[in-house]
Amino acid sequence: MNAKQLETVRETVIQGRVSEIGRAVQAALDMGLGAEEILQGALLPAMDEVGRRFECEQIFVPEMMASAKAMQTSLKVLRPLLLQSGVEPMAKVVLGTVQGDMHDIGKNLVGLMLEGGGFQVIDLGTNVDPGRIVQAVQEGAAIVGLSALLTTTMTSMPAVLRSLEAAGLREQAKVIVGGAPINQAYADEIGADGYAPDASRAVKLARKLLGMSDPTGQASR
Ligand code: B1M
Repeated sequence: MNAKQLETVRETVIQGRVSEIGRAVQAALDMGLGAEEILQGALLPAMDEVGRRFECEQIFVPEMMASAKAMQTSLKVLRPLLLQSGVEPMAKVVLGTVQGDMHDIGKNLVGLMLEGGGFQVIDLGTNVDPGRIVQAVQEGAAIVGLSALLTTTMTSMPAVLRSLEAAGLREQAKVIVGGAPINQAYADEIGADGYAPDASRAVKLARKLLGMSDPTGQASR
């Protein structure tokens, strides 16, 4: 029964049925499925399938957009459940999708998990100018989180690092990077402080870089 409910959520996102996704997610929750289970078991696989269909030209940008909207709507429903009870924020994180890139679902998920992990998140949105990151670090952000989904925009990441250096702020904040085309080798190549493959590991990495203990006891690299 749970598998059927997950399949309904997955299919609703793939089909981009925005008006139905809230109900589908709520029905899954009512069946006893957890928010994380719905995310990992239905929503993320749905976006992978959307990407696959786009790649082989079974669907085009409008369909991909509808799926993205359905995904965002489902995250609104899950948001309160994914956020754990907030204690005092541990540190400020500034988050953004790099210049030229409009993808924000993964970045929003990272922000949600960081908030749930006790960080104060300043989300600058998409297509972020490096100057705005510099300003946020001047205003006290201890972590800079950069997301990129396109091979053509991942190259905007080093521009942020250079801007921080030029402003004499490179040592003031740890820079972590992520997104589908990013990997550890690229993070090392551009001189970022860390790479995380997904949102929950971004939280572990942020904690590790700031010398905080990980409540789950799991190591991150
Ligand atoms: Co676009 N798109 N898209 N798209 N899109 C991809 C990325 C693509 C791989 C699809 C494909 O061809 N298979 C392809 C990129 C190819 C490439 O660069 N090699 C692509 C393309 C080509 C494009 C356009 C150029 C299409 C066009 O117009 N012809 C265009 C570019 C627009 C622009 O940005 N300038 C475009 C547009 C769009 C939409 C607007 C329609 C929509 C985005 C809507 C939105 O975000 N609000 C969209 C979508 C939905 C996708 C796919 C299908 C799904 C992306 C997504 O949300 N995934 C995507 C294919 C795919 O990824 N399978 C695709 C789910 C999300 C949770 O995963 O963002 O990877 P992700 O985040 C993960 C991790 O990467 C990580 O954590 C998350 C999971 O926990 N992570 C971090 C992310 N950021 C992190 C930061 C961290 C740490 C971890 O630390 C700070």
